[in-house]
Amino acid sequence: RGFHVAVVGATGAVGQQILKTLEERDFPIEKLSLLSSSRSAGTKVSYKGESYTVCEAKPESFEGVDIALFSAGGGVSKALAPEAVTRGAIVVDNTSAFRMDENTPLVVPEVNEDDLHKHNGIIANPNCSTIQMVVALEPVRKQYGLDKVIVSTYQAVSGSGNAAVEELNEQTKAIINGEAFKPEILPVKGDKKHFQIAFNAVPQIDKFVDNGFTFEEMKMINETKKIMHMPELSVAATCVRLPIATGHSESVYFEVDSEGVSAQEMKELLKDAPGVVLQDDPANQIYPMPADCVGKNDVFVGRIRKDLDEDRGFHMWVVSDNLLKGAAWNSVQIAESLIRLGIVK
Ligand code: 11C
Repeated sequence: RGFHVAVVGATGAVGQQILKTLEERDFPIEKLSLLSSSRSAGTKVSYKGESYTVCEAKPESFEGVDIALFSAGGGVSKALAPEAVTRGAIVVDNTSAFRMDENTPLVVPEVNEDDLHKHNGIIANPNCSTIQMVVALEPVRKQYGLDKVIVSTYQAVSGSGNAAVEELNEQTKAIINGEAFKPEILPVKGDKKHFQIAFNAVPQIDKFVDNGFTFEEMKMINETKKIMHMPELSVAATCVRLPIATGHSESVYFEVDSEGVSAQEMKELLKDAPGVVLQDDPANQIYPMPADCVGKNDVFVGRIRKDLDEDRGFHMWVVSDNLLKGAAWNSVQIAESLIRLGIVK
């Protein structure tokens, strides 16, 4: 049967990709409600060639909705996701509002699809940089055990929304033309200072926590442990913003439990892993790059090599479209799993 699907945040960077993904997957939609905060209400958006007017999301907007895909910021999710659930919808929430709530499953289908059965109405979609890393690490955990992860990220500005992409484009033009500009969004809207992102690298994504890490880094640390069911896993992250529109990259160092595993064995394992495309042939300069991964749903892995000093240590390079596997595709994939597993009937 077809379902009544609501997309909350339909005009945003992720919301737009959700609509594109629903269309590409020919998702079984009987009725589509496109919703947003009051700021974007009234905007026209097209789906399968039909024009829809985006309406302001209110509690009553969720009457009769089967699946609600939320991506309009944590405040909107906190206020309205429980209202949607009360009205019988299952919510897939792309914000951080419920991710660490112990009654809310945090799901990447390739890793912990079974957690969907434990839902209480809301399923949380993890942070983009976490998702692509755990897709690459889960096969390693299963085969060889996992002890330690140290990740450095090279993240695209679209993770911060459409306005941040606009800021990058405007700054790039201004610098090339020798014009003045005033950073107003990055590294994070609402923080005290803003910095140039064009031709720069900014080691701050989201605000700082009082332990010296940023919220983005803490998301990677805490979400990885939760998704992989490994509270004891040692994880550290350094998250950096680069002047790239879309496509997050990560340099991941990890240590396995088993001794004597070769880089070739690691490549063989990841070559057949769900959701992973291996691009690893240094002799022919084959490795993943964000420019090649934009618009694709997979997680691309390359540069797999053994650490020179630690027998159980490996390095790899992981790239994915942060708006797709990092957000829209993972959300739609969760919705597809909910239907396939009979959780949404
Ligand atoms: C970024 N990872 O690249 C962030 C965006 O918790 O869903 C995703 C924020 C989130 O800026």
